[in-house]
Amino acid sequence: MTSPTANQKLLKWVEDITKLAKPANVEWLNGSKAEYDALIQSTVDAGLATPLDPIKRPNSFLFRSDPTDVARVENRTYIASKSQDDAGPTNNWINPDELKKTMTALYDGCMAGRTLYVIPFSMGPVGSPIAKIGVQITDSAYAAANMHVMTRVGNKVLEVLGKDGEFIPCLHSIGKPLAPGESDNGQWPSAPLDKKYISHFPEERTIWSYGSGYGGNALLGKKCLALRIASVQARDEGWLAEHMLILKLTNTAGKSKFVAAAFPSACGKTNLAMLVPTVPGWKVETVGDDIAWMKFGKDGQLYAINPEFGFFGVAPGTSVQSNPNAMKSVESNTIFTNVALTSDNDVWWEGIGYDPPAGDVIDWKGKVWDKKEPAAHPNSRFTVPASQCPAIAPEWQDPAGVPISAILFGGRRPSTIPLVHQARSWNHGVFLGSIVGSEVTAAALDLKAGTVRRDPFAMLPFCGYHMGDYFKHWIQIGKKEGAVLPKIFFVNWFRKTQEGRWLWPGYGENSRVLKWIFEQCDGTGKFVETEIGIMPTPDALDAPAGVTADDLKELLTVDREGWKREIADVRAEHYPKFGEKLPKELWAELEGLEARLK
Ligand code: GTP
Ligand code: SPV
Ligand code: MN
Repeated sequence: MTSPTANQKLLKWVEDITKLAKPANVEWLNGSKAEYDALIQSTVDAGLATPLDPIKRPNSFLFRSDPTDVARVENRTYIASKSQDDAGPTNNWINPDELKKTMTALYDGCMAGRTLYVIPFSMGPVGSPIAKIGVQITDSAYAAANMHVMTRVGNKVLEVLGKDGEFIPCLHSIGKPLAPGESDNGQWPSAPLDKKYISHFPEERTIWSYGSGYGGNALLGKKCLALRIASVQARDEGWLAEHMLILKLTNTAGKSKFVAAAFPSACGKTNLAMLVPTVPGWKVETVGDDIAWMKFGKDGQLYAINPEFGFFGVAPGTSVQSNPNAMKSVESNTIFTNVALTSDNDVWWEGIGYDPPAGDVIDWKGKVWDKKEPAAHPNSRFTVPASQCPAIAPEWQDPAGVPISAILFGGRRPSTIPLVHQARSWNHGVFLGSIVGSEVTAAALDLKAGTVRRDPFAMLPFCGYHMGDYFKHWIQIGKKEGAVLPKIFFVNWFRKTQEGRWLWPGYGENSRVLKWIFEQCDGTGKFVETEIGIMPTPDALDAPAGVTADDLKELLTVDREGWKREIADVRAEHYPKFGEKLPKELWAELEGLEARLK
């Protein structure tokens, strides 16, 4: 096939990889609907996808992955900077030359019998000055179809790239060549765990991924490009690439503010971004649900764009009750992965809000569900165009971005961290971001669910360089001359009683907290200064139904003993990991907090 570009660097790269990987065909994607349909059809033909009921769920498909390939694999994810010190203590590192040697051997012939797809894509609106162009090579039709939904794909990207434009090469293979006459025959193709590599070469701005077809391991525009590589570019260029949702919040008077929020994987970003407020007259609209790129505007404010084009959201727990906008988004044109299949050829998952219809339910492993284990994998997901969200904000594709008034940090913390508190200053906010912790979720394969781990800024698995330098970068951002900085808040929707009951109903009721945050940004909120930061007065938040006055008090009191344990852990276990690179400003914040609690 003739190639649709005159970009020599791109042509040479595709030629080199074709020689190495030895695919049966090469196909350049143009981004058309017909092309998407053909990609999906090829997966249906290979027995990898089930078309759902065309009336109930038009143009939607269910995929079941291999049970060993169901989430990101953090222990097989590498930041291969030239020096190990640049990767820092929280990233896996292999010498880049050595890693390339190992992976080149794996890539040799890895696409035999398959089609090599070349996917030119833009993170951010095509042609906008803040957008970044990537080109993914993949042998996975599933990944290619998902990239169609999650990024802006096709010829218009090549036009912008032109003859000598820059792009980020993103090489991906599932690592399962086909022998002559062999087909996938219903078996999700992937390589064993010890052959999987999700590798980043930050100095070269290059991504090499091998062996996995799932989510962030395979859709390379997302975590690999828009976070790990972009975070390095952001450090070098003075901006921020963050694991954050972006939402537009409008009060009863019609005044709007934009909020960004960083919560670790599967800790509520999609849900908050699409929230339907229970506070009468307030409105939330979605700008993005996972990633924010933030740059200073001429007026000194931080402007955020969502570089993505779709949502790759967690299915379990999503219902008409908890997230009606997500439920409406996935009514059609949706790829479902690892959810359950009902007897009427529709999808089902735990927490969808209704029982499956009579007849057999097929679980995510393709077996008749015995009700002993979840029918849907806890990290099962939907892939859907952002434009299908009924609450999508009119500004969501504005290349200028939206001005951010507040930044929220949070995680799943059953105790200690109150429902909401506000940082006393930018550096105190950076301190709060740096100590974010959460109960581990199913979003990564190799972590033990239920344990609490520190996940600073919700970026632990996504920072492409030394996290100590990352903290310093955030401190630097706060020193920018003329900056009109967002206010920083720490929220926790996940407090539980000793007996394990949720203290806070969450979801739409989180709008009560958003309202206070809006008022704090507006200078009209009712607040008190406490040892840990600024908090709402007891009458500043209305308790939702089911939350007693005592519950609300517990949610909003400073747990002095809990915080002392928190400080001790940060001092002894967390901060020492970063050694010399831990900014002195953060040690000072820790000491200040400790002194106030004495
Ligand atoms: P990633 O896509 O992995 O980055 O996750 P995310 O941060 O977008 O998480 P998401 O909004 O998909 O939520 C993950 C899980 O948390 C789902 O099962 C939700 O139902 C649940 N969840 C979200 N918000 C709340 C909340 O306010 N309270 C409670 N209890 N659960 C919530
Ligand atoms: C996450 O794990 O934070 C996700 C899903 O958003 S993935 O795209 O697989 O990284
Ligand atoms: Mn995420």
